[in-house]
Amino acid sequence: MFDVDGTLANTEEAHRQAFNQQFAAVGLNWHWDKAEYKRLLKVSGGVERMKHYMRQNQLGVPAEDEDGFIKQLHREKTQSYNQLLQQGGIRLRPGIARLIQQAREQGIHLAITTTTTRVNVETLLRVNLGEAALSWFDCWVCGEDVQHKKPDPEVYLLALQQLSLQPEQCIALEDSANGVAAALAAQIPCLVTENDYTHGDDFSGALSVMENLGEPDKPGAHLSGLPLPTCVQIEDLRDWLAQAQRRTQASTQVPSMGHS
Ligand code: XBP
Ligand code: MG
Repeated sequence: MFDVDGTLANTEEAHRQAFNQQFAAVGLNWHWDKAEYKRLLKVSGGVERMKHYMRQNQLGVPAEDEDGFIKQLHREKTQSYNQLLQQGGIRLRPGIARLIQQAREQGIHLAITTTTTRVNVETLLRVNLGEAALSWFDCWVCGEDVQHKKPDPEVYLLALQQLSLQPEQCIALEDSANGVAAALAAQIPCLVTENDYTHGDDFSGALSVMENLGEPDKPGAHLSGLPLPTCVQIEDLRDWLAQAQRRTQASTQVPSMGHS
């Protein structure tokens, strides 16, 4: 189960740029620098993030219908963001395309589990992997499909339902504390690949934290938790999951009282 922003690709700089472009375009003097955006990423979802920023800074918008204004601003931000993606500069993170390919060869189900807008995921995949990649995922749960975004588990619970799988049969690949919290609340084992925006987040509860999934010529460092190699293969993930299950079973087993 793939989170998108920060996990499939380091997209947050493009999101930030798109927000700022649209603030300027509608004459708002809002500007989110990197430090501000890192703080704002604690709120997932672009609409929710803008509303939070307004509340926190007691700001208004030049319209009576505040909700409608923010929603329209977000639609325009989505367009700007997609134009940035189409320029092709945002590549998938190390190991992502390779693992997707391996999973497909082995008949493993793939899911998109994100709080971002669906068209953003479609463009990211199309630009990097081609149009066919849109059909490789058995399940898509995106921002518009849920009532409550991460850290709420709704996105993962919906994906489990659509795939008819149990949580322990899945792996959630995430990059942020909100994503980890959502996966764990749905009881799905979680692997984190962190990035500059999420470095320092609380990943407790994730089974492992890696720099990235690595490529044969470009190792991704293992940072904490259950060990994984610096170039993760599907077989490594199977072993990793089995190891996690043994650990859970051992910790939930009632200690034997012995017989006298
Ligand atoms: C991370 C997010 C997203 C994007 C903005 O999503 O919080 O909200 O920053 O996307 P992910 P929208 O779950 O993939 O990490 O503006 O489309 O809401
Ligand atoms: Mg993310």
